[in-house]
Amino acid sequence: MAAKESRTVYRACHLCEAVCGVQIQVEDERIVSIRGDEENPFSKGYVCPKATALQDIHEDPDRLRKPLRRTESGWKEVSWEEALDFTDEKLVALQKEHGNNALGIYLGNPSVHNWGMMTHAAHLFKHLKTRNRFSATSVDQLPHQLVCHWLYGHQVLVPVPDIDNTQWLMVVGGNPMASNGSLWTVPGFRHRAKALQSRGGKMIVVDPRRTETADIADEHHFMRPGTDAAFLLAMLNVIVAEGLVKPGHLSEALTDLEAALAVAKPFTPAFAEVACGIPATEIERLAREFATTSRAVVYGRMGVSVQAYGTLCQWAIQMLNLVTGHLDTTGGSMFTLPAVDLVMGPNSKPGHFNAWQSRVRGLPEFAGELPVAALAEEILTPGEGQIHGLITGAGNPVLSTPNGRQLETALSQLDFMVCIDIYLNETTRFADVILPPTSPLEHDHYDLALLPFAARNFAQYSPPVFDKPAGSLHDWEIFIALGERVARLLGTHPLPPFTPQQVLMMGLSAGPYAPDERGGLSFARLQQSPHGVDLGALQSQLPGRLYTADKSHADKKIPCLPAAIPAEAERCLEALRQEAPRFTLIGRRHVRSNNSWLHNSQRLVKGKARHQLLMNPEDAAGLGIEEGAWVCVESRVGEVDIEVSITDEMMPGVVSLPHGWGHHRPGTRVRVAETHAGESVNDLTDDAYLDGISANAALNGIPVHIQPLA
Ligand SMILES: Nc1nc2c(c(=O)[nH]1)N[C@H]1C(S)=C(S)[C@@H](COP(=O)(O)OP(=O)(O)OC[C@H]3O[C@@H](n4cnc5c(=O)[nH]c(N)nc54)[C@H](O)[C@@H]3O)O[C@H]1N2
Ligand SMILES: Nc1nc2c(c(=O)[nH]1)N[C@H]1C(S)=C(S)[C@@H](COP(=O)(O)OP(=O)(O)OC[C@H]3O[C@@H](n4cnc5c(=O)[nH]c(N)nc54)[C@H](O)[C@@H]3O)O[C@H]1N2
Ligand code: SF4
Ligand SMILES: [Mo]
Repeated sequence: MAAKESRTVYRACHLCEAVCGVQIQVEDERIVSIRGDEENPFSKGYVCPKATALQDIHEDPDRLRKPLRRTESGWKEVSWEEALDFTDEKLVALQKEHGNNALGIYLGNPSVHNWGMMTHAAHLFKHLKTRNRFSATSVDQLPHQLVCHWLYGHQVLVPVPDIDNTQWLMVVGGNPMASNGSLWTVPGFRHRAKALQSRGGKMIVVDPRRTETADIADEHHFMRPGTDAAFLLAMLNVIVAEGLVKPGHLSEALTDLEAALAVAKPFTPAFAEVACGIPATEIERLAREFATTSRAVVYGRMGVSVQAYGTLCQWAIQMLNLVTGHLDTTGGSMFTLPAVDLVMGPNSKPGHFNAWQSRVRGLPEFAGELPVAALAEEILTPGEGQIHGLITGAGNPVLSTPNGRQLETALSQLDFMVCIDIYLNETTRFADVILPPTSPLEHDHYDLALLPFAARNFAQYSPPVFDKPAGSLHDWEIFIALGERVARLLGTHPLPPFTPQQVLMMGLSAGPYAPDERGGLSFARLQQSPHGVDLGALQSQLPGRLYTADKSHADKKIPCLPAAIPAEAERCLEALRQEAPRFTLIGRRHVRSNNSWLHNSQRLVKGKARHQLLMNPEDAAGLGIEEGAWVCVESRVGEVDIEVSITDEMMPGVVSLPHGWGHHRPGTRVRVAETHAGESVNDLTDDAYLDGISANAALNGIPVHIQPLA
């Protein structure tokens, strides 16, 4: 008998932002194990249960492998030639008939986790010149990027907590124990948090739910959804009132500081207490503790970003770190220096805001994209510039964006839709053509988008695990193929067909560790370092690293008060004076799920049912219901019937549903897991409920009515 061919491949897991090193054992071209890579200096062997799903996606019989075209008798597998030609003829014809903006584009979350989508989307989109571009950014981190663009000059110059050196970490509206961190690449969060505590430090969680992260924290404070701005600005207020403003080495680098601090004036601890539910004395104590601990940091994520005052909250968080000398200092909120530097490198895109607006509601663009909450109305509202055709790439906006039912109606009215995706799901079922790229394990990878937010400077190149099957295309090859055809039809020039690997090499050469005679970080060195290359702890870099090339920050100063902030603070103050709704709805994530997909991995999604509406015991008693009762949850845009699970982990008055579920919609090939017979929370979230500045969707803090069902 021939010996089994056996090999080990080291990679970074691409399923979330933590980029954990994995060791994949392959025998006879089949994966036999996936484990954490103990020799990876950054993740040190840590992986979460999702890592095994890498194999399940690869082997899933329901993962699409051939292009599909809709016919009168259902889906038909067609050749790449046919699928690509047909797609481009349609795209070009639509634009000829209705103008460039008649095409919409939505890029979803995995487009930053599969590098070819990042490096190569321009191969197609540069020809299409539509202003109707959307992405997951506007149901996610848009406020962070906007605030950092304003303060530091660049949309990806986003500081991260220096967790390995801090003594005091406050997590507001984030649940890294489930999410493994976000806008913060922090593999093995649990171990890093434990290490913080064992060196005498402390972690504080502020969240309407006592989360998995709150469970391991030293303190947890319930926060009424959507009222964080009052809390954060009250902390700032105390810091000013008690003379604790000490920006340290940045003192000379700040402009408009006095005016910025004045914004916090009306947000007294007493006002914040009534609004958010945290006692004024506690707010004062936390502010003092934070300001007087030398290595301390405030971090805020989805809960403070994807809510009605997302930009105000993110600004307040930056200001808190800044004025207390915790920005750009060890153990505080620090900037990374990644090997491929999206900030200082060539083709840097610092971002711009409100240079144009959406057609129907006049919502502002950011960095060339419009808020996705406007997508459905841009399809449904007739007139010049109406969207008639849509391209999606690695996204499932029917389940991921507000008012999913309205979006379904819109998608069913399109003249043409093409999806670059590996599944036939709630969104792609509306397509005319689905173009499935190779499996993630069939191509190489480098985390261009995530390493810039790493808790340590780190670089890792991931080789493919398997050869690409004959006749298949990678995501980036699909973009090249589509782009070349469109260019031919339009008589324009295609971009030079570099590979992602060549883009990486160019990025490394232009980066801060560029290879030279003395060494540096070359592509060859990355290839010879299967466990990745540690590039050291985060270092202080301001004001030098402020982005000044576009002249906005040419004085190397941080303008503390973006123009939109004072009016938004007023709006917040006024709104929080009103009576709070009886119930508000928030989301939740679980370590055994990933946004709207991975749900065909039964090994991953198994376990206890997790689809229920979580509700506090007092609220359940008030409604006269018991565990397992069914209720109807109603918002402005829709209603869903769902089972209740009663738990004191919820703050009274707040209920929670996870997002990404609702796979029982007809026509999908996503299996419905027993753990999640549930509904899509985005059938309740509201496309009109937005952050007042950025128009990021406010998916948390939705006012709802709850009716017990018989
Ligand atoms: N209510 C509520 N809604 C939310 C959130 C919330 O907290 N609450 N979170 C929001 C956030 S933060 C995000 S990022 C969005 C995510 O929402 P989306 O942007 O829709 O992304 P996913 O749900 O991750 O969808 C992944 C899609 O990509 C496809 N895919 C996976 N891998 C590949 C690949 O390699 N290539 C291609 N071409 N396709 C691939 C999958 O089949 C699937 O269709 O959801 C948002 N929606
Ligand atoms: N296992 C798993 N990991 C993931 C994902 C996944 O779906 N599953 N998704 C990935 C993606 S795309 C992202 S963007 C990240 C997100 O990463 P995180 O932001 O860390 O994850 P969330 O669970 O959305 O955390 C948001 C927290 O905010 C709380 N919250 C809700 N409303 C409010 C509010 O008004 N104020 C405050 N203070 N808190 C509030 C919620 O209870 C929740 O605990 O996770 C990534 N990692
Ligand atoms: S934490 Fe994220 S990167 Fe790490 S193994 Fe889990 S899914 Fe993969
Ligand atoms: Mo996200």
